[in-house]
Amino acid sequence: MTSTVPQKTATNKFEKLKAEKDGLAVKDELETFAQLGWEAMDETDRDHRLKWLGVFFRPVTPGKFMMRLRLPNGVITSEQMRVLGEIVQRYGDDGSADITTRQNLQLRGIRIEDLSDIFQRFERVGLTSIQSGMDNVRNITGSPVAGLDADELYDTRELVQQVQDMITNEGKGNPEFSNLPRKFNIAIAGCRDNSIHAEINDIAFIPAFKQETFGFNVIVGGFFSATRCEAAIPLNVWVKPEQVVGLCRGILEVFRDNGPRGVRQKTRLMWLIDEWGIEKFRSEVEKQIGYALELEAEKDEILWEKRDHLGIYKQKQPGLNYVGLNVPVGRLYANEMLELSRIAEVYGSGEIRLTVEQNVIIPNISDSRLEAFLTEPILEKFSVNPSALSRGLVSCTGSQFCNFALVETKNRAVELVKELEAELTVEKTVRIHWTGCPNSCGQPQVADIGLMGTKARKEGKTVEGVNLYMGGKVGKDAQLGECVQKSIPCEDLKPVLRQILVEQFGARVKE
Ligand code: SRM
Ligand code: SF4
Repeated sequence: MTSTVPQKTATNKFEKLKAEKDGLAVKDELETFAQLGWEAMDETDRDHRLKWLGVFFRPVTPGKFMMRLRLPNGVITSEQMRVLGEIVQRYGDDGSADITTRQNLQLRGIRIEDLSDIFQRFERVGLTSIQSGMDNVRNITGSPVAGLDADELYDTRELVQQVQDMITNEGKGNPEFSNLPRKFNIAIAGCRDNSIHAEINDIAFIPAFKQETFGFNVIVGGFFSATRCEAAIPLNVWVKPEQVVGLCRGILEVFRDNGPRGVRQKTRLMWLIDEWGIEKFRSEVEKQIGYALELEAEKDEILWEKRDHLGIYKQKQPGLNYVGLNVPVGRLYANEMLELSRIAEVYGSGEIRLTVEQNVIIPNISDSRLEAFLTEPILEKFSVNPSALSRGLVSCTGSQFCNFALVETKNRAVELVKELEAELTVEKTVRIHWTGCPNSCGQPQVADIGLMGTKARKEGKTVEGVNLYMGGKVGKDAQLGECVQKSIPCEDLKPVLRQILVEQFGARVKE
């Protein structure tokens, strides 16, 4: 299979490998890979092209692959969750899953010889992992309480699904968008609290009215990378919901055909916007979609502080509730996935939602079933009412599975919070985000306290350390936090955080 994309000069190794053979081509080679085994198969197919199917070779755990799904708007059915639980269950201790910072799931422990079977299972329950890695559009995020929240302005679910269907050819794979210059993130906000961090996406749609008509202001170019982090800037455009799919297509086509393909660190959408200026960028997008866009609405509707959706909330449907459960750093094991699936069926409507804070929401629990729901044993681990630090804890994968990582993150994050909570009384949620390296998958720049893995020196030795970020603000008037202290050895981090929590977040030292 070759991509339909006009090739600009291929000047980095990723451009070369894409030009040689489109990533989606490996879809037809799974049987061969299974026969050869991961050691003998072509390394470029294994390490790179399989990511077009959402399959990631892990140098840290060779032979045990990661699979990244696509769960538009973070919605998953209990049946789908059960299938995923069963898939990781067969790998014993190697099998687990992580809820990601894009409202999504990644499976661990996957063997190459099982891929064909796994894809067949996916198909039976309407799941796809297509084009979820490398130079493709990532999971598209939307309000996690879409369709449930009485105060929402727009139910984003269908729109997010339509955008995904356009990009992925309904999950079958789409060579039109399989060779972008770089990864690409899209988010659609439907509530007043910017629950999906619109500002850190390449394209984000933010609720805004023109007179009485609902639509979205559009911002573009937000991204984090190891060398540069930018909040998205206004495209100065307002669109109605029915224009969203077409505008995403137009922007993707402009990016695909004109985006820089040279130095890899300079290939995200913002670099094209820098080169052209936002006016030219908008006019090229207008040429591509074939009509002039309306200017943005004067104000948007992001008026609230961000909610985390943990706890029990009334839905707009009378007599029904949604309950947000705190999944520590998003890590799930097979039995827990099966349990979540069961409780969603027994008490709710068989639906589960995921949040960008790596937590779970079970919707549609009737008033009469709520009390019984709250006695379920799994809620002892996945708390409805977690402590103030656990509640705001987010962590990227870290060195357990990620070869970019400079430090271990998830276990350390949980342990440290436990220790701090044993010493301090903290009343208000503090959002602490861990990320294992400057790629910033754990989004330390949106946190109250962000911790980015680095190397530090202690007693003449190189040790695991963190750079400290502070001041990230989410929701209304969102802004990115900044690095305030560098290279703190992880061993010395607890007293630093303790002091910050006492001095800046009102924590009290326990007797
Ligand atoms: Fe990420 C690469 C994990 C969200 C910026 N990210 C990676 C890889 C694939 C690297 C690798 O091959 O090992 C990591 C896989 C590790 C593993 O085994 O899990 C990885 N990224 C993650 C996840 C799982 C973190 C998490 O624990 O939640 C998130 C998956 C989201 C999803 O469902 O698709 C994840 N990554 C993000 C985000 C946050 C977001 O999207 O809001 C960012 C910053 C935002 C952005 O992209 O602008 C992010 N990841 C990166 C980058 C830097 C991109 C750049 O432009 O330079 C890389 C490195 C790269 O692409 O070369 C990267
Ligand atoms: Fe891996 Fe770094 Fe991303 Fe963490 S931030 S998942 S360590 S690439």
